[in-house]
Amino acid sequence: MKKGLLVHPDGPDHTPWPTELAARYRAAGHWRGQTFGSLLTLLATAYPDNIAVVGAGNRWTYLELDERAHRMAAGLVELGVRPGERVVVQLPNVPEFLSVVFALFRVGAWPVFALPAHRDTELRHFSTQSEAAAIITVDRHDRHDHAAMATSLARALPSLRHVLVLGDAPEGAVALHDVDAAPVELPDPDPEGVAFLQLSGGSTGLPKLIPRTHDDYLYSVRESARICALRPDSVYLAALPVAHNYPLSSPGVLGALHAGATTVLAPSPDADTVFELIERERVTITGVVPPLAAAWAQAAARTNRDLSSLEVLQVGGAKCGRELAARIGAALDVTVQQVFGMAEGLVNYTRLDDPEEIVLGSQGRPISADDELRIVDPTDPSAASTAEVPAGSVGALLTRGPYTIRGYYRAAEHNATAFTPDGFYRTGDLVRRLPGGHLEVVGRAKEQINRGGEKIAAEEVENFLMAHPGVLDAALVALPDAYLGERSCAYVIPVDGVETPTAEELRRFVKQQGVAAFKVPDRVVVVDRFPVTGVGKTSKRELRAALVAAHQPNQ
Ligand code: OOB
Repeated sequence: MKKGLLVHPDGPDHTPWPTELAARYRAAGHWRGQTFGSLLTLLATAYPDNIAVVGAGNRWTYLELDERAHRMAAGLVELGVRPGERVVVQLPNVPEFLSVVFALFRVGAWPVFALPAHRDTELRHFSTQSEAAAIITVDRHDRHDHAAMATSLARALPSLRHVLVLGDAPEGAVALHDVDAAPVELPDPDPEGVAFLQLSGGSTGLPKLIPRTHDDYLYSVRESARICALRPDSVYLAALPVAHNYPLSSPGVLGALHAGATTVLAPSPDADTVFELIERERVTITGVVPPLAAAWAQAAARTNRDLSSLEVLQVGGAKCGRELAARIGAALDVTVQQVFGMAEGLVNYTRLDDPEEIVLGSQGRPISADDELRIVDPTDPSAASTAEVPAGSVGALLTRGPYTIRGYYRAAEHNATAFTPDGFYRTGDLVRRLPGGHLEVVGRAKEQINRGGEKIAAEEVENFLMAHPGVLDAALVALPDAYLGERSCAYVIPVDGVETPTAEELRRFVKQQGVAAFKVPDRVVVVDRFPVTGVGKTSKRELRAALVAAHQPNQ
């Protein structure tokens, strides 16, 4: 740790790369000692009048975005926000997302990227875990009162000194537009230090925070923009919630900015909204999750919007099968690009000139020649990162490299199992490596459900269910689904002697705990007992098999 900072009892904020590797990444030109704040200054000089961002009725040039970020940074400093402090940011797809995060980058405070779908329980967890000093949110979004949620959280958590609200600020909050002061010179933060905290999809109890540095993230952004052939005249449309790693940086809005291109922020990903924006703004590239790709492919057949500007449609976040990949390419007359990434780091892309067979049948290959990948025996949890399965076989993917974290934020205990002793991150994904180095994702070894790209940690939802007095035990498993890829199904054992709760009651109970709606189990099945494995653990494999069998036609 630099500058004599005390290590938190739960573990360090940031686990740096070993000295020799860091030196190698610098020498290779991956890490260039640049911060996001200084990048925006350069961009505003290089492309002052290009449109940087379009959204919510606004069109800001690079110069305008730069000035807004400078003024807001000064306003944040005036409020008392200091370098290294954490600030939870929960904003929908609006241009202020960019002025806020670049202002925080300039102050050296760390945004913690919450999603608009997160509710009280998740925000409380991120704020507590990071001892956040402030929360920046919107008044209302999707019929939810975010301002009320944030102010009541701040009343309960002493560390949360400020609530800043875009729109109408209630009592106890400051209007974001008032966070505005004459620009001041601020010291540039350490480029090898943490820039922000991203959220992990999680597989254990509570979501972990992911510390990403300026140097490592900028490297992935720069290379992503190059791989996706972004130019100053490209137009990137963010259809997914922009705080997520995929629309943020793969290449996402940051990749678009890096190229001097325009980002269009879609308020909703539905085909009507998005097609209108594609036509109006002459969008050239966008990224979606597989269910959205399927919905857009269907809608494209009936639309009279002109979608001819669209060149590249990225699909990722969850597995996109061969049929769907072929269908969307044809329906939208675009180059399909598969993206297999993770907020922890590693991102794989099919390249724009890859042969069709690779685009349809793989999830891409890594960004960097310095991404180290190991594919190991998935049945051996202690598998050494050197014992690889034979070439072409399926195994569990481990990775380390110039933009993959070495440890979660303040999570020493979890880090001991999430990483190998030599620093490889255990992705929990089951993959096969094709001869050219592309990966095919064939499954998952982690306790996570991927609901159309939205990740659900089984244990987190099991804990919500077990808080009910009528529930003795709960097991959440994935139910294969033609549209979303997977839905969630909760198996529940009721407590003897009290009234058995109904499925509807349990779903309501989970929701009432203030959690993102996508975590509420799609189905709840009450059973007497769980099947067990040889050592007596709940056999989720058998539960999944029972579920699949129950959903076979004619049975
Ligand atoms: C992206 O990031 P996360 O952190 O929400 O989720 C990561 C996990 C991966 O470990 C994998 O299990 C799954 O999501 N995943 C895919 C996939 N892309 C992600 N599984 C199969 N096929 C794919 N194409 O989801 C993310 C981050 C950056 C770029 C793209 C996606």
